[in-house]
Amino acid sequence: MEQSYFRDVVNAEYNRKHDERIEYGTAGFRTKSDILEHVLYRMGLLAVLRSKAKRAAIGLMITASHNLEPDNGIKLVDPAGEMLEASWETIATNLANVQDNELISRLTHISTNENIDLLVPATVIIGRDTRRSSPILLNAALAGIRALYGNVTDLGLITTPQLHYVVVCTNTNGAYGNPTLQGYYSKLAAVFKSIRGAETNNGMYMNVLQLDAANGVGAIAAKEFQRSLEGVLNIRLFNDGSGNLNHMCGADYVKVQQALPLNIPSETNVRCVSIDGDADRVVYFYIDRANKFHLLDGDRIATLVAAYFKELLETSGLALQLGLVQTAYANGGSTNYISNVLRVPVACVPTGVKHLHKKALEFDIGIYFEANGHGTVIFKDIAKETIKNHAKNETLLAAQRVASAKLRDVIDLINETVGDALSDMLLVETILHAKGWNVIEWERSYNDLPNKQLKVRVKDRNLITTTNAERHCLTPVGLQEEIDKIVSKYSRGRSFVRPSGTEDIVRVYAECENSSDVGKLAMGVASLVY
Ligand code: 16G
Ligand code: ZN
Repeated sequence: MEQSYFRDVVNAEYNRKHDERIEYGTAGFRTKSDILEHVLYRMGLLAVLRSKAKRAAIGLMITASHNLEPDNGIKLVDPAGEMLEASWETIATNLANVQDNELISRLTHISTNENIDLLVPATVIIGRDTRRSSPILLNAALAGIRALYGNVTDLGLITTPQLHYVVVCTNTNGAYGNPTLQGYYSKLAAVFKSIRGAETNNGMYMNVLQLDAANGVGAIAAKEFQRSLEGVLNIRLFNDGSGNLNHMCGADYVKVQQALPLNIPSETNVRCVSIDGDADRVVYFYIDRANKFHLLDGDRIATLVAAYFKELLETSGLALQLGLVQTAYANGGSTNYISNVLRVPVACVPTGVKHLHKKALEFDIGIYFEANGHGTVIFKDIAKETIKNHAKNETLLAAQRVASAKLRDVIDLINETVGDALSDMLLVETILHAKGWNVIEWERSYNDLPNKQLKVRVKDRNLITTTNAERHCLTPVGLQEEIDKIVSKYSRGRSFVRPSGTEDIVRVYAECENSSDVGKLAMGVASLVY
């Protein structure tokens, strides 16, 4: 059966035209778009097999997120909205790299090894970002899916988190929401408006927001919210798709450069927000009276959300376990605040959403955020049930009832499937509104330590291996001791190096108390890895 089932997969149009080895990394396959066609074709084939193996719909997203226009990429989304299972990342890498004449035998091997019933129907839900190369790559993926007789739902231009959302809704028969883009927009907009109520402003909170959409697909989604939230939240949209994707704009640019993106007017103390090219990351920022740039990154969002949930849980009298997950990039100022002031348990895991998501599942309510702005909140089913029942309890005091109802409602504002820039933004706006805070009050909760990130090009980045959630180097032997020596010279100093999972470079992170020293610390550590 197997060999003959795969007989139509050889398609000269999608033969491998490049010999370069390619790997399914933290963010799927990602590289120059012109060498990806055969990879997309093969991932179309693999998505069908994955769908059959899981007996559920699979997502396929064509995007290179915050990378510049010439790059592109692809990642597969598993049925419950998670990243592709680790063992299938290896299968994907192997399939992407086999010679054309080995394609049939490799597919046969996968289907036998994974015990796949080829008669089971397959469904692949596809989305793509706005890159010029995306339509060509879409055709390649479609050709792969059709070669194995899979069903396709092509959602067109959508954000990565929208794809995750539709995959989950499809596989839960609508229990998580309506499996359409309209379902996504109306769910979020309706709950945002109902939580806010008639008072659109509150205390120091003003309902005006400047949004930098990185000239990416998030601009399309932002326009939908701009329309549906008109008068409730006034979104001024910049980098709305008319300029170059991620070029001097977007969440990654703003986070790493710690500078205003192109085109955003520099208005004193106005809340600004940047999302990335596929709208799964978000950071806030503003310019103060002295024209100084202030960044409120993923750590700030995480602490704001954690404090909000902690307060609601305490007021409502619910004893659910709240936890926060960060990575080594989290600013020491935020970790200190979470542990010592908020007293919320905090865990540190390696970079990459799959690690954060997995750890957050251990808590009743798990908040996870990378400093770069990728994150969300996830709830155990039992926690949701408990909150719902509690809100119905008629013996509660008025304050308890209000807090439990808020908790119950805010869950619907959150895209639990994956970090979602726009849903996170609506959550931040909801919390700031509830507290009556402007951006300055939000920033006041703790001070970030001055920090710097550098990229270092090396011959083989994989010579560097790390442990302890990437905070310590194992190899090359002796490197960690050298880093420790340099770091020890700086008050509240901390630094680590790790090989990037998305670029052929090593990343260096450094923070310390004095902003005038942080560059020197980062350069000192970087010089050790050249
Ligand atoms: C990917 C990851 C992101 C991580 C980044 C690190 C997902 C969906 N995305 O974009 O979480 O922060 O890679 O990149 O997991 P790096 O390894 O190049 O530093
Ligand atoms: Zn992204």
